Amino acid sequence: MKSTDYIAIEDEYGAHNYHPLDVVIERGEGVWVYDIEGNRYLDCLSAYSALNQGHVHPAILSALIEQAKKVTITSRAFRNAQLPLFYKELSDMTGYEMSLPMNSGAEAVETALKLVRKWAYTVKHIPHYQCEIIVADGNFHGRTISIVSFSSDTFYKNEFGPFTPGFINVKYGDISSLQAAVTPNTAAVMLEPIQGEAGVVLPPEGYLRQVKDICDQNNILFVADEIQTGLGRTGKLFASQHEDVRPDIVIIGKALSGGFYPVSAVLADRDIMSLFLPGEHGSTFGGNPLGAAVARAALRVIRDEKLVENSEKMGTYFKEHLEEIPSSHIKEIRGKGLFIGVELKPEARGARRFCEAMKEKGILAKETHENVIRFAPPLIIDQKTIDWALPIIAETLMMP
Ligand code: IF1
Repeated sequence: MKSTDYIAIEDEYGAHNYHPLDVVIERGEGVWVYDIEGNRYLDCLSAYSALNQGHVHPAILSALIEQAKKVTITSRAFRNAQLPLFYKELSDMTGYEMSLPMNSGAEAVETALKLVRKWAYTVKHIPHYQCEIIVADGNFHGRTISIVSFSSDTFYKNEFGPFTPGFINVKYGDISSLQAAVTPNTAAVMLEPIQGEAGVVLPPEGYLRQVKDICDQNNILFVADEIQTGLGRTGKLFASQHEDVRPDIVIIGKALSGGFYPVSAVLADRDIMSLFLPGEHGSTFGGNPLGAAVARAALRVIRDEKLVENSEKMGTYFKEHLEEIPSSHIKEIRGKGLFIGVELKPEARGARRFCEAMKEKGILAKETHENVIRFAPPLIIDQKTIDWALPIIAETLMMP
């Protein structure tokens, strides 16, 4: 079968909830993927940062295989021998006293929201069901009904109401808008430290620090959604650390899986996490030994291969050289570490056609919204590979 055959079957039998580039990937290794016809591509999306460790990392693969031979799932009705070690190693690496494992990012966000609400009623003593959580315009935290309820993107939500109440939207990066939204019923502010889906949007310098200060002054929890920005993507373990902010609750996912098997988690200290009582929250697959073994290996790779440092170094190098491309289409290049967005001018007629053109030359990147090309390769990328990619990116961005 050729790529076009696979595409025809997919279009006939699969829901059309995506508009993928027409490349049928059969195999991946490190920063590279290969299609059915054997063509090689540099992966500059990393499955939306689920693959910070690169494709099919051998150490994570062997952890998966070894654990799969022993036991894969016990349910949380019983204990297993991987989960305690996962908890301990995650705590050692992140500095949070406790964690709660889930599977997808959206589930971990929902978990954090439930934790915030419980804290609101039992610790802050907000009157029942008056709890308010402040979120930002342009946010992306997942696809559940509650999460799309506070999306500011009508496309993600409009046909999916009725919506979950209790969320207040403010302008991202605007501290006075946030200050004005605080009421005695505000329990938390939840933000992406850098907005991914919105197009790699960095808040003004000092914003996260100011948000945290407002939270501290008003007995409000600061929740960071680090599902995409976390685990080294921006050149720090967590993007909040760029402003020395330690959130009360951190949500991680994506790269915690090493790209093998969905694992997400909510991190918090004991005083907050202990609010969940047995039976109040859970998941069939969350914390299963296969997922825990995979996540432990995924974290070890980040640490042992110094991926946070490499992201900082290679990200700076990549961005500096992207900035040298004399293309009149480019409006702005922004990012931190290996989380880079190239925003094109509206006259460029959309980012999609540049992504299509790069695909033909062996680079896979994805447009976000109309006008932004996101470059987020696996954090294992080296300078030689970036040097290979830069002329191709330049040539593409120089197209008329
Ligand atoms: C899709 C974008 C990225 C996330 C943050 C939670 C979640 C995500 C900050 C939910 C998920 C995804 C999911 C994927 C595309 C994608 C995405 F294009 F929509 F904007 F990465 F940039 N918080 N991000 O970025 O995690 O439940 O998916 O595990 O098509 O939904 P999930």
